[in-house]
Amino acid sequence: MQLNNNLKLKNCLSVAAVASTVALMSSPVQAEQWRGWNIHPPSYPNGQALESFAKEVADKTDGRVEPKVYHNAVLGDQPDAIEQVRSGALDFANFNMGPMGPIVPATNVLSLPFIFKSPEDMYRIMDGEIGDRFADALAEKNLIALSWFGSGARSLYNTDHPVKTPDDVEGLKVRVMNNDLYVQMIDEMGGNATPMAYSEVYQSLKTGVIDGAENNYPSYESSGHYEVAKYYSLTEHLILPECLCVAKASWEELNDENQKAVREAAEDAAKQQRQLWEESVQESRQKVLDASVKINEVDDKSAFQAKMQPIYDAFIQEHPDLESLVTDIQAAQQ
Ligand code: BDP
Repeated sequence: MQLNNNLKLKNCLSVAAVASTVALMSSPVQAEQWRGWNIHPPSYPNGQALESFAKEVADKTDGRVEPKVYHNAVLGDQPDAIEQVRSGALDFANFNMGPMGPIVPATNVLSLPFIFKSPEDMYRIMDGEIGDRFADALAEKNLIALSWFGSGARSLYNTDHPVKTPDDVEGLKVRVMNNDLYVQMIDEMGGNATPMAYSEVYQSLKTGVIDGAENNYPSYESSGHYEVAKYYSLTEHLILPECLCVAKASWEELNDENQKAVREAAEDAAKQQRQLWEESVQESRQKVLDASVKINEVDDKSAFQAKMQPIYDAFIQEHPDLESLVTDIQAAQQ
């Protein structure tokens, strides 16, 4: 179901019950109906956290803002949804910083392979002053990032052999998210990258249009990709933050008190998502093992890391203004 997003249905519902009892005293209370985008199923950690966010916002604003979450990407694929939130056609969403790169160049720093050493480092850095710099860059493009979710580490998976060294990627057709940096990343490993919407990956693996893809355990499992691509190799090349973002237009309609309530709800949602994430990784790992997936530890990631140096060099040459973000993130992990 693709809703017509340009004509935003910003329903201002009059709350009938309240209106009838206070009709003589004041005008009816109005509720802002907010529509939110989620790519994952409702049971996924992000889906659960977004539902909690919606509930907490409604509670804390006494029903003045009523968010509703649309799961499973029914409102469109991620690059499309980013544009919808930017224009205010949608009110909020959980976005991965990967597909954000083409729109907000600063966020490409987060997509440099191996920029974060661990998910814990990523959380610590994004929760501090460096994270605020990314939030500022997003705000310039009409996206108000209120909190950061985790998405673990992304690893390569494919249909017919384990990937132990970059040589094993030679000639593989690998699906990547929509971002040129990932095309370069797979090229440097010797494979052929195919940018493609998440929703098309399962079928493309099945029909052999691609040989593999890359993602974290919960997405590898919940998307069903593990049913087709049975080799999961722990390259852990990307540790990407995700935002809980609100459309600037929707944000600016709120008074200070309601902005505070929405921000608190987003921070609580991030706490919940991070906690659920850990459990979900273990569950998904077990589920794919039970389905006879071969998990391959990559003992020596340095060969993969070494291949990424040209990407860093070209990136800094092309974006000298972003060099300090790269070096500040690196320095924060010394
Ligand atoms: C998942 C992210 C989601 C991406 C998806 C993908 O949570 O936002 O769209 O990967 O690979 O891990 O497209």
